[in-house]
Amino acid sequence: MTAASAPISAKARVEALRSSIVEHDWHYFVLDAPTIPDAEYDRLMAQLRALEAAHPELLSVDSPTQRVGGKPARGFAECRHETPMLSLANAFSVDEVADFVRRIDAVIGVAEHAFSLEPKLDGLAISLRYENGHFVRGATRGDGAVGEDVTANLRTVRSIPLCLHTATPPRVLEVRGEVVMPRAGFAAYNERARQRGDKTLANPRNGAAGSLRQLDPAITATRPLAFFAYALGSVVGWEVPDRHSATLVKLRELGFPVSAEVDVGCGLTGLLDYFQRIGARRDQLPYDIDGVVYKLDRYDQQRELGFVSRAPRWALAHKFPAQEEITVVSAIDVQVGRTGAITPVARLQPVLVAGVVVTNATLHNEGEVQRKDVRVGDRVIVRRAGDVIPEVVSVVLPHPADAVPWTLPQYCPECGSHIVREAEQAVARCSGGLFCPAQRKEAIHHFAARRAMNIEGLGEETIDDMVSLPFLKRGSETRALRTVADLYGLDLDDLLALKQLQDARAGQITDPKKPVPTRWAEKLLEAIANSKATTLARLLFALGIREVGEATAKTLAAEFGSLDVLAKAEPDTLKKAPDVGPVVAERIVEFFAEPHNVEVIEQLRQAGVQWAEGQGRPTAGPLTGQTVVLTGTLTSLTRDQAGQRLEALGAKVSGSVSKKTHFVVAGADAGSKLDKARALNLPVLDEGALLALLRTHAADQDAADSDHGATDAH
Ligand code: D41
Repeated sequence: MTAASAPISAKARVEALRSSIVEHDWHYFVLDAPTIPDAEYDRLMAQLRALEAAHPELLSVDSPTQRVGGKPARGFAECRHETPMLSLANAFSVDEVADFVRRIDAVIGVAEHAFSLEPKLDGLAISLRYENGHFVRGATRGDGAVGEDVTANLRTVRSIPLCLHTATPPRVLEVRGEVVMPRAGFAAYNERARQRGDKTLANPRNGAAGSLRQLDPAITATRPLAFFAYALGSVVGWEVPDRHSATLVKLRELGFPVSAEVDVGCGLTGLLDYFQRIGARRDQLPYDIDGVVYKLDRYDQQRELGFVSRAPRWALAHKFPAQEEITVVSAIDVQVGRTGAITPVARLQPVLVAGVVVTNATLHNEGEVQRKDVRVGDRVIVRRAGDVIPEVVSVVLPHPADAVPWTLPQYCPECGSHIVREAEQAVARCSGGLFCPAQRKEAIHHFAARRAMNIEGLGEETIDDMVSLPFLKRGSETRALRTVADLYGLDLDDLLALKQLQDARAGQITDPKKPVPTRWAEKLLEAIANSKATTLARLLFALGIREVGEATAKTLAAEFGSLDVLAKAEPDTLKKAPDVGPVVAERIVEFFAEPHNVEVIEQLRQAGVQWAEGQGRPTAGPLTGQTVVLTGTLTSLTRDQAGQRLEALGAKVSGSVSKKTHFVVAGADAGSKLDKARALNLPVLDEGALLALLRTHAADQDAADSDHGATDAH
């Protein structure tokens, strides 16, 4: 390779990578049709970054790697718009739209004239300036004459092309449009913020505006923003089409996103028709819109009409009813989700929001209520956007003198179990997982699952009906299934009663003369009966303790050997088990601390559910709870034998040294495990000390066994 050829080939590769990334960006962000998997895209980007790092002379501000290049600004510079950004006249009624059309007819004659029809995106209006094909400056609209220079932030918006997609770029091209935060991105952002306990964005428009006003472009880059073009500013050296709709087509060709909803129509009916059509789809659009915009399409006709003050007479924004309204909080209740999550809900004085009467709005979680400081009696802004649940956006301050601050209730409104607040988590939960009616369905479904109690034939629909239809005749009451323990009290009559209720609901009348099919019920009862004999691990998993999955259940079963031991274990003891961290330990303690859960477990026991405890180990011994690691060569016994004897005393023998190891037994030629044990300052026993330990405890054990007799005879 000659000295000269390297840069040339690097240059060619950089260019090839850039154009391929630009192409993928365009497909992904403008056409919304990704052409390659994300990982592949990331790989191209990484290659380009590496090449640019190795050849700094090839760096260019237009490179896709440079979108987040800028440093945080101290403030934004003013930016005077060479061509002012006009404002839009608003209309809220059909009459006003009719007036608009009539005025146009009066000026340019009644001959049909076309309008460009556009959704009115609810974001932030901006202007992008391209010189010789390169994006050089971007500014907010401001007052229309002077805005703020937010170039560095706009460069991070992936759907804004950094270079025009043309070989013959104009000297100057200014493109105006709206930066929006698409709904999906907004929802995801807020969900994350809520989980972290951070401030949420009030709505997508605030999200877009707030993101563009970040002084650090690296923050803007993390925000899901999109851009849509809808007008031109200054143009030098570019042949502007004769009508707006044709301009939008050309802007698309140059690489700009243009809303897929734009259309062309004629006359008042054409406009109103579009308004209806878009209005009906408003909730399904990927971004918020607050109306539609009508623009006389032909530029020569636009010129004929001119302006009033700063608004063109040839354009009109026809607004939808607002998505946000003000009302009063009459109460704050909590709802319990099917997994026990507690959600505060504001009860509201009924208010019409975007055509729907809203009486409840979610407050998401306790932290949100505190952050927004929502009190009973407050006037609040309520928002209903798309198919999203209405939510309280903010309080209209000041709070009335008699407004009552809210605190999380201590007990579940559904079942009276304790509400627990998971440390570091925004969500509070009802701890009565096995008992709470709100969690019933979920709890039973989980309990019956194949990897849990494995009750075949107990499907979701059957469970649905069992917890909602009053099919159980118990004494004087007739009720639905309440807990998993109830499953073991079911008999054939119960199931046939259930079937009858199901049939009645479906409008079928049971013919008393026809034989009732019973095979399905017998099979289900058999499956329930078969599930009675299970293992501790399966039972633990089936109980649905939060954070206790199948693997953890197995570990806990092996470590603790008995449900009673586990139920009484202190957090510190629990944490000593492998894979049990503070969170899992806390969930286990909470679960068994809730008397309602213990009650259900007792009912299971009484119903004859049996779980094999011990897992081949003594349930307790002098070394129970201790984790031991054996390493090196022993002389008087093998490592396996030593392990078995330690296990017989209750110890857990592990293969790797960690903070959770209690002591290490090191024979001859011990290697890295011994080093690690020393690094962690763990006690290390040599063979002699091990034998002494085994002797002492073996003596203890014998004494204990003769004291208590044979404990596991039954
Ligand atoms: O979608 C919009 N928000 C939108 C805003 C649009 N589709 N078209 C617009 N057209 C104009 C004119 C006709 C003045 C070029 C606009 C706006 N203006 C506008 N946005 C904010 C102020 C004015």
